[in-house]
Amino acid sequence: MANFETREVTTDLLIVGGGMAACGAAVEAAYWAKKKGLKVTLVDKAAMDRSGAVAMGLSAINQYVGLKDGQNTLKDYVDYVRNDLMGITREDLVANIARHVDSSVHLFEKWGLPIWKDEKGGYVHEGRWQLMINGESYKVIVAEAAKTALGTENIYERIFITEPIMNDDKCVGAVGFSVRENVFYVFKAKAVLVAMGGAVHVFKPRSSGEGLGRAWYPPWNSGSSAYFTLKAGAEMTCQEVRFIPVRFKDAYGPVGAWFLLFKSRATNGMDENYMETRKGELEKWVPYGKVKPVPANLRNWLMLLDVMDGKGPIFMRTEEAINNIAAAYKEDPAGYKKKMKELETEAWEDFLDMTISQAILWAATNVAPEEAKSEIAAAEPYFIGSHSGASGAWVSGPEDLQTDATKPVYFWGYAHMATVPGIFCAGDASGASIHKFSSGSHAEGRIAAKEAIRYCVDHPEAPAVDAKVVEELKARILKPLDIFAQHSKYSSDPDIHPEYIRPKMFMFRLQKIMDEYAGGVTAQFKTSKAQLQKGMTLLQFLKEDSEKLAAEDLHELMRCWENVQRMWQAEAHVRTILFREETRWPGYYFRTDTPTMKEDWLAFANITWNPKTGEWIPKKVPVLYINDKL
Ligand code: SFD
Ligand code: AMP
Repeated sequence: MANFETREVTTDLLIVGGGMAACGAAVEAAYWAKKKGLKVTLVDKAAMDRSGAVAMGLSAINQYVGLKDGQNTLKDYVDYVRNDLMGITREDLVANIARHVDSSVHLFEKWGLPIWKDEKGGYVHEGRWQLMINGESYKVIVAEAAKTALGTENIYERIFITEPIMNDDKCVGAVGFSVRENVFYVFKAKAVLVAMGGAVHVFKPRSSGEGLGRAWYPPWNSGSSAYFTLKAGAEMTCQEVRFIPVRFKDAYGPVGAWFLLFKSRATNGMDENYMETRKGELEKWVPYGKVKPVPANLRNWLMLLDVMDGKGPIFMRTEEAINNIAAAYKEDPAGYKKKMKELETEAWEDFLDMTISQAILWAATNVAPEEAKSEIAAAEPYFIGSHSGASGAWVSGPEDLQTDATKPVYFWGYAHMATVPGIFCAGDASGASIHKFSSGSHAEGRIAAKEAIRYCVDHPEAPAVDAKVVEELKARILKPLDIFAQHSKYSSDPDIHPEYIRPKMFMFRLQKIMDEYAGGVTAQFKTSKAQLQKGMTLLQFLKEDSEKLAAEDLHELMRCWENVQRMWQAEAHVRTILFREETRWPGYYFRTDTPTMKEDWLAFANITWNPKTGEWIPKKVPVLYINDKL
């Protein structure tokens, strides 16, 4: 076996991940842990300053409720979220995050994040729930607060967390390895807070060749959260819900600022606005087809109908939107010139703040947004619990927001704890509570961390880690290095080998299966029982071959495990789409054999992998609303 030192770290609360949710968790956990004399440790696969989805920064904070200012009520937000996900929402979780999110935003501002202000000193809104920020350094600012709260001696960077350590049905820590030195890490903990983000590159991306790594969501988030909770035996929810973002084509610049702040239209190749010409289609998806704003998946669907009819390309009418806003200044030439300059600057900054590659692509292709429209397209599917997707672990809600009907189903002791005792989840890691975005993920991290500390206090027993289990995990995790060392010399081309498969090739195989059989870009987001069953067969062969993954170095070892994690996310997805025998989210995926929404499927499709038997157990769970609590 490869020569690796084993390092053990014993702690009370272990936070895995260093993104928005983990940074929120760190700040809150540090506060409560100090009071209780407990230790908190955080592990990130990268460097916290720029890790996770907010690495490049963001140009908006997408969840701000404005509760204190009376701008909106909790009920307003919950209604919005429920409608946007076609009814499938855990209102208790959404409300719990929504009632705390504003304070996270106020903390960001206190820590130095510039939020746009109007003449009266109020926040500038992009839309009803979204605030404009100068957010290039957003993550650095949020990470700095987390690092200060926790102390750098309690933070481990560039350690890839691979597996949970289980003792019977209890999680007692996590193992991982350094991506810089030959060290295998064993973290023993009383509670683990999972915040390792969502999953990107499970499906074949539109990008190819030189552009391959380009995606909307961060390619380094590989499904570690879903894998961790699945392998621990936790119940998962909404695994069938993927998010298909509409983005500026080829560099994935977000569209929110254009639609909401600049009030832009999108039109097809014939200059038709699909939101108007396809309006009739919305009738088929009532009641959600009738709500305002039109749910994200239905907006996608109307656009896709045009694309499928050959009416593309689809364009964001940037030139029209900018000129419409500036038109109010036409009488005053100097004012008009100034306004046009201001709008041009805002348009570029939107991308420079969060998707720099889109600004580079615009520059490279001589785009002046005030003069010419830009192409947009539906991107490949992503698995995220924080933006407009809902996949993640099934977690307990808070006690005070339960009704008599919801309490037995949605509450089991500690808010945002998974069904495995001691595992807490936040951000992309927790499911059925969409529209958290960066701020809500931070807030959920804080909520979950406070509860996790309470759990540590209530369960003071030291984590019982079986040394034999750790040795087995170590051997299994390092195996790809051994396979490469043993066999690479026996072939003239180390990439093509009868004895092993390298992680990049493995990823291509996974992506091809998902793309063609599970409704990716190539299949125009359509699938069916027969397609999914064929996909499942191919996934099982892939799983067999995962035993033969080979790694030349530490970096590739990480790539091996990232792709195993993606494969588990893929399997949970395919199994759950199969289980839900209806189409609820056209525009995210369309099941051609069950093309309509069904009343008896106003329910969660949950799924659990049984660590003892290896069985996957799907389960229908009722959707229950908490109206009288809001
Ligand atoms: O415009 C391991 N998001 C937006 N949110 C907003 O509020 N406003 C926006 O403007 C947003 N937009 C946007 C967004 C994201 C991206 C990529 C773009 C644009 C281009 C969404 C938010 O960023 C998102 O909701 C939150 O960041 C989610 O938080 P969290 O904590 O669930 O995930 P993370 O921040 O990605 O952090 C994950 C962490 O886990 C680490 N990690 N660590 C150890 N071991 C492993 N195996 C690990 N695997 C991962 C990561 O390093 C990271 O630290 S817009 O499109 O709407
Ligand atoms: P995006 O840039 O697509 O991630 O969107 C950012 C925010 O704006 C999210 O809260 C979206 O739900 C919202 N949004 C984007 N486009 C629209 C639209 N056409 N109508 C309503 N909300 C939108």
